[in-house]
Amino acid sequence: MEPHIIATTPFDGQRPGTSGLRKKVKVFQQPGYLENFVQAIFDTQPDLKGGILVVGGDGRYFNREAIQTILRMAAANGVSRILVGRGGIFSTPAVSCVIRKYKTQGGIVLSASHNPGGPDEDFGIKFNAANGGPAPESVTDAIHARTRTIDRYLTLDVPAVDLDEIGSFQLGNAQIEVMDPVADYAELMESLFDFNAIHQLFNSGLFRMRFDAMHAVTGPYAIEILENRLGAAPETVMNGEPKEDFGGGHPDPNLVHAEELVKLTKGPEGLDFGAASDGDGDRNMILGKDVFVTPSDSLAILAANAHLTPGYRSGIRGVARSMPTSQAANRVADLMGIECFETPTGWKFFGNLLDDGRITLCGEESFGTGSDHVREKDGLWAVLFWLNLLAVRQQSVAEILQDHWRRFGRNFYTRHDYEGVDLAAAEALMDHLRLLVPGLAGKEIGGMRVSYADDFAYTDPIDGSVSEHQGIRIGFENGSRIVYRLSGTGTAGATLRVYLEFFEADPARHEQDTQEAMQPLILIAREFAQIETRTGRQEPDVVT
Ligand code: VG1
Ligand code: CO
Repeated sequence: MEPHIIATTPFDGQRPGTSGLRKKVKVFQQPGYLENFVQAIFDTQPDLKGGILVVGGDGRYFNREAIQTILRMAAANGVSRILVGRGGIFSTPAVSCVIRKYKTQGGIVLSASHNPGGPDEDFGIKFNAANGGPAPESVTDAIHARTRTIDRYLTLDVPAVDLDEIGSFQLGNAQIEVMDPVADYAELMESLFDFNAIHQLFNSGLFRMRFDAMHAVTGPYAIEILENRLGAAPETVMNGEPKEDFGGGHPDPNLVHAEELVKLTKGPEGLDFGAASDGDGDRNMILGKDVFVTPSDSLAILAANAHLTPGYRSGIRGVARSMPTSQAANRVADLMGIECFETPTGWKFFGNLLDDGRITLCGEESFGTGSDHVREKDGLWAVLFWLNLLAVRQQSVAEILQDHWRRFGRNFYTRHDYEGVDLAAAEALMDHLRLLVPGLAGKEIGGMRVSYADDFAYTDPIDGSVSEHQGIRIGFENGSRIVYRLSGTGTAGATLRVYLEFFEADPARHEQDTQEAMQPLILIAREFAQIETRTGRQEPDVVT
């Protein structure tokens, strides 16, 4: 079948951000908008011609339509096989798993992650490379450059295909395979964790948990793995039915947006364990009875305990954390005598370290944790890892946390987000900080002496590529740290993120309330960046 060549003209602003191109659905619905970006992928990734491509998304509004467009274009561009999840569904880590397992030339993930879905909300698209991970900056830069000159795209003149039945069929010269989106991923999880031990924990009758899928993509995954394979009580998975608008909610697993779950873990009747994942299944939140595990601590705890799980029994080679993530993982790495890398925000920066075997585990403060089993952060993987630890250690989440802090000290940590800030004001605030940092080392701010201050730049130790302007870091001699950066995933205005951390060695002080304990540092950070004067905001919108 001959491809149709459709003339087009470039759209501004198709530069991928921290994790792909994210815009309002209405922007994506403009004729040619999605097509231009997809064609730019095919034009810059010649291996896809004659190769295999995975396609799937988090099921949000516009997912099905976008997939039909991509299938036609992939076939017209000479892709020979296309693996697509039934119903157009694949979680982000499952795409990564399938790319690796079937050795495909790449994948296209449709998601705006934790951002709301619906006709007036957000949509997103990103390309993952043959290693299963988000394309590195060199690739996203090339795709963006191509979107600026694009003048035609290729498609087929064929009706929509049926994505709801597992099976394979021809579309033009391409073979389409509609797959069970859960099976390969569930099998991978079984190979990493002690399902028998977790099964026994569930059977003991002494352990009560809920998993909140937030009406997003992890519902079918969690039901299959937790309830069907591991024997968790029916209805362990809440909000398990994926919806195009996530039930009107905000599929962001944090203390604010997963409020219903958080409540269930509190008080005398509180659950032993609560967990949640985001829109596309790559984030995780871990809760115990009356306790919340900060993602930065979670990474450190998984690193310190990895040898207790079958998949990581022989130990871990190294760890990495995104720059704003707390230094708790460094403490574990130091004690274990392994390397700990500090990378810019965004999972793509872990790819080379994972591929090269320099690290086994990695994580971000933004509820992202993962390992070399795939090349994306992985929400359910983190939940299963925790369940495996709870089953083996026979301790509560709170006891594991306290033990960890006693052994390594506690890095108190919080992130304050100011959302929907005027873009120019937010950029001016960052520019101002950039001017201040070169002279800060050795000076005092709020009675604490600065040991270093910079605009974080990263040189990838594997390929030498350099990424600059990744956020302002101010480190103090007492181990405290303030980080400022602007979000690269939003679709309206700017989001200013302020990340705060301080270290407490004394176990007698480990049980303090985080926000109270951090109040002095919070005030210093606000004042130093002139947040109120510059943005008009007195308080952050979201505190995690
Ligand atoms: C945020 C997080 C970052 C994460 C990214 C994608 O980016 O801070 O750590 O990798 O989202 O996560 P930003 O630029 O808004 O701070 V997801 O779950 O959207 O794929
Ligand atoms: Co996500």
